[in-house]
Amino acid sequence: MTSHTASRVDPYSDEFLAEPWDDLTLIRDAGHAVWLDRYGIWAIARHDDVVAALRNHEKFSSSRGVGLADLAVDQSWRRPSILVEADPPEHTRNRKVVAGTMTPKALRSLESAFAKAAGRIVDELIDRRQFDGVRDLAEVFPTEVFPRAFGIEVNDETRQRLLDYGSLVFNGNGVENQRFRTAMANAEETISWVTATCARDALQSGGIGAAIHDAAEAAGLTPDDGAMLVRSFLSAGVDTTVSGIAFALNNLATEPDQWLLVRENPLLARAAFEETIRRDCPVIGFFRTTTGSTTVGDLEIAGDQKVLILFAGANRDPRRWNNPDGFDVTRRLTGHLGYGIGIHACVGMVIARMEGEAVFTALRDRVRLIEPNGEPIPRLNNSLRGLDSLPLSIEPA
Ligand code: OVM
Repeated sequence: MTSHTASRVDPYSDEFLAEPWDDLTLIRDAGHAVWLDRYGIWAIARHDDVVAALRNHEKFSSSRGVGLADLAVDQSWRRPSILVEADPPEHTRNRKVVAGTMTPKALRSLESAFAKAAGRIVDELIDRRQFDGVRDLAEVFPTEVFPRAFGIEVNDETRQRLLDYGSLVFNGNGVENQRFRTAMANAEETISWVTATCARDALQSGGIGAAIHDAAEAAGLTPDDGAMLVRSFLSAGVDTTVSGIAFALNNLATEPDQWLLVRENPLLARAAFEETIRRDCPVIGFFRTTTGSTTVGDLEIAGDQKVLILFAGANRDPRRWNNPDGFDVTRRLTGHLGYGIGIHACVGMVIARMEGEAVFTALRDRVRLIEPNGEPIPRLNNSLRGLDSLPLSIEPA
């Protein structure tokens, strides 16, 4: 065992949240695990160490929270998720319920709806030529197709509430800083809306939301559990895909060679989104809590420690990737950790990928040129990378 390195890196600073890459390099290079002394937490950012920790769910527990707060000690701002903030056997049972609703048949029925919506939205943008990639596309598409897939009526309130809730959830994973408090200021209304929206009676039949309630009931869970499982999707499924689409738009607008490849090969629309999830990694990281003393590489971490598992660090680890900072739509992406890995790996990743494929297929089919029309502005959030604004201009094909 070697002794560990402490670091002053602040994963909640504006600088880190806007552009974490240099700090992630520092963390990776400092050791297998690094003590972040500002918060009294460990951080893991090398690809192989992140994989090992996420696969070792017995030593790296989720039930004490996947944010900075330790649910064994601290009160959470919301009822803990019975999916992401749970360990086996509860997690196993709940995961089965939701995973069982992601059937090929259910997903196939979304495919044409996604393609149609993406085509319509892109057609409108072509008429305008200049638009904001976040406000006019990245936010518009998921907040239309996602609630519709779940059986939630789509209107302006739905769209705003879903974005607000995502902001709450991901800011709520961090330290109780000003960002956290600002997000929480109007939390009550948003939370009430989400609670009401996840109830069985509020969800249209035929949607994934109703299917989750049915599956929950069949598994002997309560209607309240069913609603909590629907809530997981509303928590994790909207702002994440908004960020992914926004970053992918920025990547394609700033890398004309890559855009050309996507234009030439329809299969690369999906790859462009996926490479963006690796490279820009919307979910920076989630915490685990050690259940006993655990080795990470050549280090030993004691039990009851909060450990920040940095997906974004793993996704740009030069030990694992060639040219890790580069955007390469032809890259072999197996092993990227933008959706996590192990028992808690994103259960909605199939839907996320379908959304990305729909948007970038619609674009490549209709648009010849996509170019920056101003500087992108980052959207700072305690655990989710994103853009606030992305001025773009496009030329029809
Ligand atoms: C949840 C959930 C699941 C995945 C991610 C997430 C904090 C939340 O079950 O509420 O983001």
